[in-house]
Amino acid sequence: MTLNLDLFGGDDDAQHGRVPLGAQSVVLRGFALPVIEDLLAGVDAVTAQAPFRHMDTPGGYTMSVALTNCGELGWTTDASGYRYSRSDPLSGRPWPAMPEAFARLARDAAADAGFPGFAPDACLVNRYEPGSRLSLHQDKNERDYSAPIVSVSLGMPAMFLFGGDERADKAARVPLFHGDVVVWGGVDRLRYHGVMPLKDLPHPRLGSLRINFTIRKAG
Ligand SMILES: O=C(O)CCC(=O)C(=O)O
Repeated sequence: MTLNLDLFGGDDDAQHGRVPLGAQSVVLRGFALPVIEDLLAGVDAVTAQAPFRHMDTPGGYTMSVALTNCGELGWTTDASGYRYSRSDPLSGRPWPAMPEAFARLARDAAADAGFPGFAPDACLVNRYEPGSRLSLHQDKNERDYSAPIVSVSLGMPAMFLFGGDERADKAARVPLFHGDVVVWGGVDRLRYHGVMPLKDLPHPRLGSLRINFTIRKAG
């Protein structure tokens, strides 16, 4: 009986494209596909007001990933550190509002992954070109860690790295494709993660670009 239930659970998961990464982290394969055009329109609306730019790290490097933000709070980095700010340092204006399609998708994905009631206030939008990478890091500039991170992938595929609570922990390699959503929270909230240098595998809709956005509760 137990065996049958387990097998049924496994089949069900396969059909719905769920790939568990940890106790409270999961890849929801293709979860964003039904709303892709709304998401891309949202990215266009955000970047028309707050264009992608390459920011500098406190260590003196320029990030290979270009970024922008939407929502009440936006993540930034410069010589003096990493932080969230209410305004875009390029324009001095508030970050663009988070498109409703982003917030709705994030709430639905978080609930599906076991985090009901997610109320995001920040969204970091990353743009990758071939060769862009994101080194292993923890998302820990948010004020409290009880809310999950919801990460949406569009365009070219990428190899996502999902490690442990220590930088030196071995990281799993997880391929992410157009429309995939990753959610991590709870006991997995502070796991190190990153993205390997992107290969040039042009996507039919976005060409040689990958857009990723992570939706967070930062304040
Ligand atoms: O691009 C990705 O898949 C991950 C993005 C990420 O780790 C971040 O924005 O903190």
